[in-house]
Amino acid sequence: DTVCVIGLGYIGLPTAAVLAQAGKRVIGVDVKQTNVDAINAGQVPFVEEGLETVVAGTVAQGRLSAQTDTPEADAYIVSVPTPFKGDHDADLSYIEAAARGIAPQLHGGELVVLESTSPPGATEFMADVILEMRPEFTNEPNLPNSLYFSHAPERVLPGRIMIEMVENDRIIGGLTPEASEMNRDLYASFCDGELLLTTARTAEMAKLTENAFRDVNIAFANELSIISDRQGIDVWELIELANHHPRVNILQPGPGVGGHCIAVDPWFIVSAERETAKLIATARNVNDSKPRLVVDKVMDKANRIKDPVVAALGIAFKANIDDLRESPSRNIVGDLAEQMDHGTVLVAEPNIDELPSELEARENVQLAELEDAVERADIVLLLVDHDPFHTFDREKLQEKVVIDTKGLWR
Ligand code: SAJ
Repeated sequence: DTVCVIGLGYIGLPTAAVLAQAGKRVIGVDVKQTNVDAINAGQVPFVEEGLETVVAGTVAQGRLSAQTDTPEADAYIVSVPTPFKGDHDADLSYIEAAARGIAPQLHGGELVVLESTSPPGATEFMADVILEMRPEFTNEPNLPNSLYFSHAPERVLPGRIMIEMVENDRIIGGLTPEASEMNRDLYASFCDGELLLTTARTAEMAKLTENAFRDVNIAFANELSIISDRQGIDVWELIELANHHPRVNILQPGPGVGGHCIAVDPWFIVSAERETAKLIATARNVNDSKPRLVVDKVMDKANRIKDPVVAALGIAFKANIDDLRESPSRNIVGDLAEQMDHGTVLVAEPNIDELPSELEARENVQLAELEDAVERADIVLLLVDHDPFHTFDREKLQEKVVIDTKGLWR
């Protein structure tokens, strides 16, 4: 049983690793030679708790390897990026490229699973690309020339991927019931959660729905924080009190919503349904408005200081990870640096060793140790609730202007 996983990022590599751990022979494919080399040396090119042990172990046992070309395999799992193009439409070009790589390797009978978060219709699109290149095959089941296409959206939480990959229930939607069943049998090898079968379109929409649900709920908290600021109310106290009601459970406000999922996926629904997806679009806009409001708040204080030093604590998109993708705090630091004519922004981000290039390029931004950054700062801007910030000695914040966007130091 050979499984080929295409795209060895935050989802593809852990999926490849747990499949190899479950006894499959797994060949990972990635366009980036440096990633391929790292993985073949048993290393992981990003931070994810528990992943490196499994990668190192399965590579050493010869069950996991990586390469840049797509090989022959019994099953393919596509976990490539689906970025935006145009006005928040999904760019399916990576899925198309993966499909074009798979098509020449097929003999009939193979399963092709799309894991990438995708708009409704993407699995059909992937199948069409392959069937156009190989018209001798069909999507109809149980024939010698059948191919099986399915969507199994990933739902793991970065930081807990190795646990959730095994424990979470999975939604599996084949283009045919037979494809769903083949997909289920493969995923049952590593997944202890329930495997719930549906159609590809419903599976695509279910994944988007989960993240839109969370986005809308965070937008509610963020809107409350904007209202509370204007009304002179502590939003965290407000939410804590309201959450005592047995049927109220409000999420936490913050500097915005980041990551490659919650800040992105709802747009795929909006892009498919511009006229009707009104609440979902508004929630996106509320959450996207938060970083600008944080920058305004800091600038208001900074403008009163001669050469202001701002300690920005955290630029990851959330706590205890090194992932800077779609990070509101990273954009806040960039915008602050741009707007400040004088002074410096010191970035304390314990999970990285170097600043992303756009911040590195700015003369008034430096990476600093937490203690040093706070000591030198006039304004301490807390952006991410990383553990070391939780335990930071708050005595050292006296005399400082503190802007705590996560309510960590209340
Ligand atoms: N956030 C808040 N307030 C909150 C909760 C989160 O401001 O109360 C912010 C975080 O700081 C972060 C963003 O939202 O910037 C997203 O963080 P998250 O921890 O809620 O979610 P992600 O993006 O890391 O992972 C989500 C998960 N989806 C859901 O919980 C519905 C995960 O299960 C998905 O697999 C993942 O998206 C994905 O890949 O789609």
